[in-house]
Amino acid sequence: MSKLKQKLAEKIPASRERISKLVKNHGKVKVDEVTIAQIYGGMRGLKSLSTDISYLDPEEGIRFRGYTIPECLEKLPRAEGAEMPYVEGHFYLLLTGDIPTQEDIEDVLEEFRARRRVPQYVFDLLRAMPRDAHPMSMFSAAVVAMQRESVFVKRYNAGMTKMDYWDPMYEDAVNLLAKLPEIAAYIYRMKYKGDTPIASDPNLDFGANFAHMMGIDHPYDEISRLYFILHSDHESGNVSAHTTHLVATALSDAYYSFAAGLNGLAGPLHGLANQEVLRWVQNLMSKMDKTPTREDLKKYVWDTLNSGQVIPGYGHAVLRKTDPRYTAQREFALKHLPDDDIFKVVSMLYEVVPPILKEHGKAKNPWPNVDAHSGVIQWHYGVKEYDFYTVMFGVGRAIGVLSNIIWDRINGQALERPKSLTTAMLEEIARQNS
Ligand code: CMX
Repeated sequence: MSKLKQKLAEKIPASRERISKLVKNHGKVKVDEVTIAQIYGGMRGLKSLSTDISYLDPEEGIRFRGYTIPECLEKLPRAEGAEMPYVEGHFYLLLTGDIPTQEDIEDVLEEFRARRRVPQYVFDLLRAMPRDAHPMSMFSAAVVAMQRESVFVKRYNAGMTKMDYWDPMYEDAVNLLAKLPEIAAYIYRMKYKGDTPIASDPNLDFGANFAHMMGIDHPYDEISRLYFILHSDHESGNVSAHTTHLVATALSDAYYSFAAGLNGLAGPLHGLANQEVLRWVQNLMSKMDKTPTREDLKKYVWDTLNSGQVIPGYGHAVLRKTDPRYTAQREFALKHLPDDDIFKVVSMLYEVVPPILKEHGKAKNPWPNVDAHSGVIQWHYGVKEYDFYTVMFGVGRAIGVLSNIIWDRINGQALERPKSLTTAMLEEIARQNS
């Protein structure tokens, strides 16, 4: 058993006992009530899920295992001379709740290296797909194709007890996670760079190897690490995390579950928003022969709203302040690309959009989310193919959602199956309560 798996195994009895006590002694305690507006409004705010991997405070933003983003960036181990921490260390934190030591990191790096090789049939499958297929459909197809590798399925079919479900889920999750950077970079180089994939370098860590396989020099390795860490998790109610969790509750394996989550991530209100932001900004810039002024931006924002569209990269279902994931990327950009023209526009939008959204009066949160900043940094380093941005979001998101479904298995998460009512039934409930 690897040291990471051993560490996880040590945490299991206490967690199981804690949850079983909670359910046994307080199972009837009410946490929330559901309103008719919530049923029709996408269950917004309904407290009905549990995860210890991360918590999203509306005013403060995300905490990973209790640590804010600046705390994670400061405390997690990094390679000598590197600006950003190891992605592998962040996975260790999300999975175990502990900050890894330098020695722990060496083991995790080794564990990822050992599981990294992507089966040839995945590349064959990608090559057989139409070259104009969306990279997210390629990414999702590659993940689901590897389902035949599932250790969980083999062990389940051979017969195992529920208490052991977490073990093969761990195997599947780490096997899958370790392969994602190569699959993503392969799709990129095949589709957009004249079919010139670059071989994985076994000596590099998750983020640096991705940058290497993308064919982009330093500091792209730093932004890759940062990007994957920032996108890893946003508690469990967002579409990609919730879908992955939901599908896993049917005892579907990590491949099926994560592919389903990726399909949700591909929606324009979720992970696809990062490509929408850049498209929207560049659409404005292409119409002008100069850098847009504040007044130009104000007009553009109002024109977008008045035509019934949303301002991409702004607003959030839970957050009520500037997304700290936006701030972390902004700090990186201020240091590495302060003179980039698109960054200047993105910065100006940060001042222009919130007051307009407040005046417009619809969005509950007028502040930027993570997607408002991702595209500009990618573009700066030469990743100019918008469609690919969500694939990178997906690589990062895997770190959180796969940790989460390992814990679902540990804690014996039940099949998720909420009850639905007909419109007539809800009308009757409304009549009785009015
Ligand atoms: N521009 C214009 N209108 C907006 C808006 C924005 N950026 N954000 C919200 N609104 C509108 C909504 O469309 C909604 O209008 P209707 O009542 O006509 O349907 C109203 O304000 C209330 O919405 P809300 O409760 O504030 O926000 P939701 O929880 O419904 O939706 C989100 C959240 C992110 C989908 C929404 O803010 C949005 O569409 N933003 C732009 C797209 C985006 O940036 N998505 C990325 C989110 C991050 C992620 O999950 O990856």
